[in-house]
Amino acid sequence: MIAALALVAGCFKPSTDSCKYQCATEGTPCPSGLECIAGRCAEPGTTCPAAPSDEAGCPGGCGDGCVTAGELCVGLPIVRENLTTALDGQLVDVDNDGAKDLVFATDTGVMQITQVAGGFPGLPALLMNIAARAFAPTPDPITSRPLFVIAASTTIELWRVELGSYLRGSSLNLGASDPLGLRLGSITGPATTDASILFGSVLRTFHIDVASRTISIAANSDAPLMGASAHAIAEINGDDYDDVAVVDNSSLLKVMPGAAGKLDVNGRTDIGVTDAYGVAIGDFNGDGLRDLAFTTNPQGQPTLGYLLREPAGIFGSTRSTGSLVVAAAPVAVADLDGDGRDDVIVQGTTTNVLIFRGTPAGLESTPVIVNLPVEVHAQTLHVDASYNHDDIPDIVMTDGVNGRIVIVPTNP
Ligand SMILES: [Ca+2]
Ligand SMILES: [Ca+2]
Ligand SMILES: [Ca+2]
Ligand SMILES: [Ca+2]
Repeated sequence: MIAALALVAGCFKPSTDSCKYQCATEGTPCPSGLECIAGRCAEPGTTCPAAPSDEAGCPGGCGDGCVTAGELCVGLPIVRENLTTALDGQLVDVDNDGAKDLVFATDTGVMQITQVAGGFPGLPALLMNIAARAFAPTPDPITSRPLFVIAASTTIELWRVELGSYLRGSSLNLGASDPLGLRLGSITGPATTDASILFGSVLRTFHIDVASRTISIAANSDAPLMGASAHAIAEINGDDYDDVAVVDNSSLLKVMPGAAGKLDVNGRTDIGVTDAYGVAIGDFNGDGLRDLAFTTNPQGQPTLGYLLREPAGIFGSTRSTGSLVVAAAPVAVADLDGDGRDDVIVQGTTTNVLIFRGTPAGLESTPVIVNLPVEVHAQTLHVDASYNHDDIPDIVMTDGVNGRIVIVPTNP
């Protein structure tokens, strides 16, 4: 298992089976029902103290169950194999017990591996009887469980809990086939829930009425994009309507603004990045203005680039981190070191993941490298949710070709 040890900046102490968090009592099992959190045995989900004390021999308290500003710690990657046709693996608490479970889409249904004792040891079980390509959970105001927005091959569907099981709520024809990705945001209004689905030929926006659990197509919101590869949603231009960044047919990076009732596809801005593939949105330098990260492929040497948004409302010049990344790699954004600046996560090779931390000047050029114990060709990479009770999202990579999902725990 030595090869599985993660290489990180700063301090890292491997977890033990008996105590997931490095703490004063590491190596000593907590009593039944309790977990080691921030150096003490506590109820699962216990909130970390605001200012955790440093652990002896581990400057900054790294691994104490809490991230303090500037700490970046990762634990041993969890690998699940033999997950045939797995796509879009994500961490979602489907059974409402407070512990995030592993959910992934397949050709035969949406599958669930329940979290047990901080891991995912069980066999996959059928959660929803639908062949799905991509999905996103959103809170259901009626039950306390997630409402699933699902992109199947030709339909978009809402699945909700009834009598303890997930059942189809509503369904709408996509009007296109073979979705590449689905994202949720508030594109058509500040308090709305919208689903943006990317196909190879079009980006289509749907309005999700969560209260009535119905779906409709947002009028005048189709963006024709032959050969599109990726998109991301977040508020960019300061008007409280989420905006969409998308890579189009010519590998050009574009931003389309959200507007009342629609995605303003005619108001799109060409960002001037060519040869792009993946894209993500975040505030890397912590100035309150959201920036763009993208993978690009000049001369067949894919690298990670980014653009900082300037106060004048435009993006500054293209910057490259200079670090090589896997061709066609998905990109994700999350603040993994708790300093308030978003960090960018992307694969560097098929056996590692790179974390580029945000700094006041932009993304650092030398990433933290997390080695993986197996080869991964991630079709999707999510850094959206935490399964280990610390509010720092964990990294979930899904490799449908090898039938493999790898989870890299952050803040172990
Ligand atoms: Ca659960
Ligand atoms: Ca906006
Ligand atoms: Ca910024
Ligand atoms: Ca950060």
